[in-house]
Amino acid sequence: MGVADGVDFYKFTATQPSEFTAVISGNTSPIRMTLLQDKDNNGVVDNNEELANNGFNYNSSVSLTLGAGTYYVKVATANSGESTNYILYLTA
Ligand SMILES: [Ca+2]
Repeated sequence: MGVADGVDFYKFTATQPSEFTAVISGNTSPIRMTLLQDKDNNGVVDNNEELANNGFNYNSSVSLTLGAGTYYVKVATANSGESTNYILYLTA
């Protein structure tokens, strides 16, 4: 799934509380995955809305137990102009 060219966002909805895992692989440049929730529904990622991240890494994952709601996974390369292929797996 996808080519990170700066920043990509993926939206998903949990219909019931579940253990969520995002796994990224195949990237040739470090990627930072961030799990987000737009708690105040303003369409903007605010400071307190980052739930978890994997730092800048290769072949890594983020896991968290989530309640029902809408969440986002942000996929970003270390430098804004940098791009890399990657595969993102989302399970809940
Ligand atoms: Ca917000």
